[in-house]
Amino acid sequence: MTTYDIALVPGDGVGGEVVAAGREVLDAVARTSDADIGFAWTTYDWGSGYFAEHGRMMPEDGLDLLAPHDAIYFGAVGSAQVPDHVSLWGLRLRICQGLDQWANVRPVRFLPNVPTPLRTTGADLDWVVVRENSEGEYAGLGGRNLSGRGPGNEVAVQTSLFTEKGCERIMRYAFELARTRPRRRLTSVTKSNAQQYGMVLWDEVFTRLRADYPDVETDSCLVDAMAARFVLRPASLDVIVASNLNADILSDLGSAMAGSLGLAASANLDPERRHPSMFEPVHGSAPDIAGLGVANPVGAIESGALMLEHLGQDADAARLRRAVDAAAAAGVLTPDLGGTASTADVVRAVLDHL
Ligand code: GGG
Repeated sequence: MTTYDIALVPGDGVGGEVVAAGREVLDAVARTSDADIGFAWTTYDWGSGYFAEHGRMMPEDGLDLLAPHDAIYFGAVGSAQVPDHVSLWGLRLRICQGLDQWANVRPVRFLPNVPTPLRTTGADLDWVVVRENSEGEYAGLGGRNLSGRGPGNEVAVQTSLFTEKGCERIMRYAFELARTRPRRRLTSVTKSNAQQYGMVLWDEVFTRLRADYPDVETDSCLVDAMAARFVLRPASLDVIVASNLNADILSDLGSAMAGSLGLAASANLDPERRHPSMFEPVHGSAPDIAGLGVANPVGAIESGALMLEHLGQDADAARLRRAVDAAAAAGVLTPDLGGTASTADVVRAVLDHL
């Protein structure tokens, strides 16, 4: 038997509920797999609760603790007790940047029977947003009160960092992904008319790389136009590659177009596999519904499918997605999708269809 050693980091708010749901489903996938696999889970209770006791979101040696695992299964970060920028940088970004998970892959999958804001059913749509996950607007460069002029006159600077190497590796990842898909289309998104240094470099790298992928149809789009295009011309999109901030915003929009942010899965990958990659729902901690048992677990469950693929278990990932589709088709939908099902109802329905 192959046993995968998974680090489980539930984090804050609904994070614990959705990763518990995902873990139950993944254990059932393993039990019913033809591949003789299993999961060994080690839980790390890091997040805002840990912060209250220790003054930090995770231990100083937290990255060393994660490093030996085969993968990390993550919930969410964010709470009223810790400023959002402290919790995000102290946990999620510390792991992504510390473990070189430079490609954040966010598929947008349309499920059967799920109401969407699109004019069409969305049945034939399927996008992947590829988010640069190590630099750009999330480089963490800048400072506050630079003028020294005191209250009411404070000045803050936030600098984006674009390196040619960083642009090239995320674009090559996106090109390679696009060429595995039936439509072989890649759209690069920037705001390079206004961001005249880093994003112009991004555009130039994209133009240079296109010559290496003549089998991939490409175009470039400004991020504001892209927001409209998601809504008005969804069928024109396939794989989308964008900087850290732009891709974060667009993938939220994309999953809302598919029905709910609660559906969206993601993989934070170190494509060179020197460190464990991390799988998490795109949504945050949703404190307004935490503890009510109604959080949509589909984003976390589908992140489990991405983790299975990363571990080489493609058949089980496909079987898991079919079970998620069947549960949705049977009308087992949480309130964010207009249904009345609980988190546990969705888990039961997925297990029934495995
Ligand atoms: N599961 C993802 C999560 O917890 N996200 C919280 C968040 O605020 N993310 C913003 C970001 O990563 O840019």
